[in-house]
Amino acid sequence: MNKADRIKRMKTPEIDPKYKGRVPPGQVVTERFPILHEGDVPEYNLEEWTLRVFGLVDKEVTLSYQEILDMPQTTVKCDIHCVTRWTRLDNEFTGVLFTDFLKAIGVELKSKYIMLHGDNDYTSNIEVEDLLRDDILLAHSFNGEPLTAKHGYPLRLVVPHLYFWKSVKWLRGFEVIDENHPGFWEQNGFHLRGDPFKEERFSGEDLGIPEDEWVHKDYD
Ligand SMILES: Nc1nc2c(c(=O)[nH]1)N[C@H]1C(S)=C(S)[C@@H](COP(=O)(O)O)O[C@H]1N2
Ligand SMILES: [Mo]
Repeated sequence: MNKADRIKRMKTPEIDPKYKGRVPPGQVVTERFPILHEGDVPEYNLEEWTLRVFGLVDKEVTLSYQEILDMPQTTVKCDIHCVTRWTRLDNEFTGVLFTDFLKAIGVELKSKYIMLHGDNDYTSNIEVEDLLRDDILLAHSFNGEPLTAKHGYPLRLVVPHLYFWKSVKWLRGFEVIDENHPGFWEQNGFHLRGDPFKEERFSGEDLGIPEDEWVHKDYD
């Protein structure tokens, strides 16, 4: 069977009418929380952990974990949508809103583009505008508990309105860059922005992700 045939044979997921408007096209709702990443889960000594803001800024800053915890804290309830077709509704993340973070550090961004950096060597590009919404979090907790190691402890980004690959786990840096350069998945055929409601999964030819791709992953 060739790829086009395989995509045609993929079942169209049934969406429960009560989720209408909340579940983007081609997504399947799950109550489990799949774990997806490349490479090993990092281990940390919080005394040595830092978060950097660098690149095209008026001044570079390096923050400790305590400095993040001392910033205003917010809980956001959101839905998350993974490009491998799972959607998980009503997730509560707690941490610092990106807008509060920017205010707290007082750094001036000199460009519209950011490369997000996470361990181990993960990157994802994002436009500053997509970080300035009222639900973008540097999160340390999920549903009232500290993030588990596999879900990004001690700090992850949560960008609910874009596919979940932008929500960098083990977040370590915001690098302000001159142009919208592609990050890790974006270099591997995924869309530069990734709006789930527009099904911006790929940058070129449809890669045809089977709807049950995520089912074979790990959960917790
Ligand atoms: N540092 C890092 N962050 C990452 C990834 C990764 O490989 N490394 N994978 C991304 C992808 S592709 C997805 S779908 C989500 C998965 O988050 P979860 O494991 O908490 O569901 O994390 C994103 N953040
Ligand atoms: Mo993903």
